[in-house]
Amino acid sequence: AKFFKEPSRTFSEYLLVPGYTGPDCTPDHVDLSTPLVKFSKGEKPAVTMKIPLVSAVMQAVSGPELACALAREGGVAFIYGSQPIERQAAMVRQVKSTKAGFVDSDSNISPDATIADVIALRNRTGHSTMAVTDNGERNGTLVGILTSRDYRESRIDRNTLVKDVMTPYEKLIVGKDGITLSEANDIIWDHKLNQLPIVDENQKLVSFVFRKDYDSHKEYANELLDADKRYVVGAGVNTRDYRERIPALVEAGADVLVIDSSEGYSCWQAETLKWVREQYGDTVKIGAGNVVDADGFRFLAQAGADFIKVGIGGGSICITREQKGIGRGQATATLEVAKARDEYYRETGVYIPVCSDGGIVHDYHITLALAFGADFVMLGRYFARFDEAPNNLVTVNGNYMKEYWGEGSARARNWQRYDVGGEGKMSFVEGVDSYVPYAGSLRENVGLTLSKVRHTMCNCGCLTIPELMENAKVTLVSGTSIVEGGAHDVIVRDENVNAKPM
Ligand code: MZP
Repeated sequence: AKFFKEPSRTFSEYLLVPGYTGPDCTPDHVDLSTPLVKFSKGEKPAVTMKIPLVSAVMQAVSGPELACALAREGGVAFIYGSQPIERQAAMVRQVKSTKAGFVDSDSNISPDATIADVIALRNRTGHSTMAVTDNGERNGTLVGILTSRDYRESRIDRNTLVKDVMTPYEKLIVGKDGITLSEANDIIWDHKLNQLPIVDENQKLVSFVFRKDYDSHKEYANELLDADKRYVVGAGVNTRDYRERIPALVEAGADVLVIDSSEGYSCWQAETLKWVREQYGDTVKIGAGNVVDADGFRFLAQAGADFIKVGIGGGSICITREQKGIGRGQATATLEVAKARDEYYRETGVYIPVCSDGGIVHDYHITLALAFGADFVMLGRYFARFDEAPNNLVTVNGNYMKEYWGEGSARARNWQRYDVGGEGKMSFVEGVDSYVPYAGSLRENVGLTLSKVRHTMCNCGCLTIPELMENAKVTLVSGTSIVEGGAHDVIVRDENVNAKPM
């Protein structure tokens, strides 16, 4: 057997050491844009993302609502493939037919509604933020905005809903002539609000302005309100029914595909990629994986993958390492594959983005993954906690939880993901069925996570992801210094939610 010299390590075993921070190195100057698919030296990638986050190809994670919410933030969701082809294509179509930035008028609700009505409507529409109208007295005029947090935390009855949730916003009805973004900004700051609805001249809710990211939203809102943009969306495929599934997804408008497999260094992936190139040339973009070393990377690069996913056994719901004894620590795997990518680029002039998939537990793990050479990260557990994920919200011992189950669990029965040829069936599980704490809306959480990434990058003196890959200084940490890194030797009084790991 070949033995690797170094043990394989996880992100929790490392920290970043600050670099010099200059006067222009501020979080608002950090650019998190990153390529999603391969490109040749001197050319631009056909698909880029504004943020380095994609959502996992999982039943509990990537449905159409989450895809729209993530695309709105600049990332990409991969609609799960462990479902009938037509159903998956319909989900892709749903995302592509949602007009970017607009909220379905169906999400209006009258102030006569009970909180139960609100929750039922939210479950039906999948919206985390809903408009409250005036029950017809003023022709359905928008009088308030109800966010998921409002009804999650307050558990209110109708009167409280009307008084406490609606009243603060009632002053802010946006008139028939609409409102300019700078007026919106003034109101937001004057009234210490977090968000303000924007309506068109027919009083239809068309978008929101958020306080914390007003500047970026201003540009985005302007872009959306003249343009007819559609959200970017991805979809997972397997190496069995790809001849039928891929044409249906392409026809539905999927922008990018990925072969979803726990182990991608196989003839089946090469065959699937070959078929895509024969049928579509380079017009269909398709990633492959997962691999955990340079050999696996080179194999999929030569087979024609547009990006390559890294990670075996590190996912929060994954028991592959226990069941089969295969895998590699996520930090080591990401580092080695990213080095192979750089070497391949030097040799061929073709840059193939690398995605670190699974095992991200803390926000700072994202920054570490980027520093280790990942162009973007894929997250399952992280997104499963949000309103927009297609999984159930339940209460467990009085706490709100979301259900989260692995694709290799008995519940998902996605045997194609673990397929090694031969008889197609599931012989043992490689994933568990679990709960994760409910965390609210994607927008709020992603905003907070990326704010931490931006701040850390500034501490490292880096304004872009390539700069971070090049200049980050990383140190291994001992078990004792990990203990030192949290609050220790004190009795913590306030449970500050922002200080908690994500
Ligand atoms: P995490 O973000 O929850 O830690 O990991 C998500 C990743 O775990 C997915 O993108 C996928 O690669 C992997 N996964 C999904 N299901 C299983 C399983 O059942 C799994 N074993 O390992």
